[in-house]
Amino acid sequence: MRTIEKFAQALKKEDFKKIAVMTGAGISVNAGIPDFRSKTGLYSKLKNPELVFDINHFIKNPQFFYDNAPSIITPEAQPTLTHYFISFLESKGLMQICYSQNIDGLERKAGVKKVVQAHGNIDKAHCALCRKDYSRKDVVDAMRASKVMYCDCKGPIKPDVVFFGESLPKEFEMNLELVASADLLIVMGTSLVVRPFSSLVNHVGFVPRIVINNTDLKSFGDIGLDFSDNKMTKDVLFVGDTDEISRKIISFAGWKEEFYEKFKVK
Ligand code: CNA
Repeated sequence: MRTIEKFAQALKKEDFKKIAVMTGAGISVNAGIPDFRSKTGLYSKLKNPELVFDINHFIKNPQFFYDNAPSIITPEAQPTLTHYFISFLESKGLMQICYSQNIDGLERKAGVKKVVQAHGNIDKAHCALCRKDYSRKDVVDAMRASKVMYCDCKGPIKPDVVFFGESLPKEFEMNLELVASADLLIVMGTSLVVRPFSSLVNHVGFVPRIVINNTDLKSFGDIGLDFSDNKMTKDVLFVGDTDEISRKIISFAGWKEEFYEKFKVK
């Protein structure tokens, strides 16, 4: 299974029927949403990027978030071919869970039902102090105008995105069994540096872990992935654009007609 063709054939033969998928910001770059850590990502443009999504910093200085986060708060964005590919695997009964780090909600927009939005979403907003609910639209408009929106209690309003320093939604813990029981893990478009999300790769048993990313990241090694030809590992790295590689998998698996009929994507 070390080539895309062999991997696609195994999918076609339904060798795996309990797939778990992990996604990151890279799968939404082709939807026009910058990621964090690519050369042209949001972090490359800022002096203290990690403070944009830091809850303690936000409470003291919400302006920094309102000035720098709008490029990734994009409710108008549309799913990419990769999002539809995940939806396709689920519709064929092959995928049992998708854990996403993305806040853009594009997996859901593509029709994926079993998705854990581990870092929250931009569907709603609330006061960072008293937790009162606010409409997403008002917050997005305020962010686009770089004008901090405040609650009656004087707390700053934020979208329901999980900031550094906040706890993950309960769904993260609640669905771990579906990762542990997976017969294949597919990891797409993430630098795998944000914990505890990245540690999900170690939550599966001794099953193939397929990583698709456009860089041959050294940091993958830090969390125990091993892409050498060593027989002790079932880890495989496909380097390239997630849309391009998903397109090849669809083609090698002989799913072209069915996929493009269902999703009408290019
Ligand atoms: P990251 O650290 O920015 O890593 C993204 C990875 O994807 C990098 O290794 C890139 O090289 C790779 N990549 C970029 N484009 C492609 C592509 N077309 N094909 C293949 N690989 C590609 O982002 P992570 O998701 O790993 O980090 C987690 C953060 C990012 C989470 O907390 C998210 O909330 C946050 N984030 C989310 C969004 C979004 O929702 N779309 C956007 C930006 C950041």
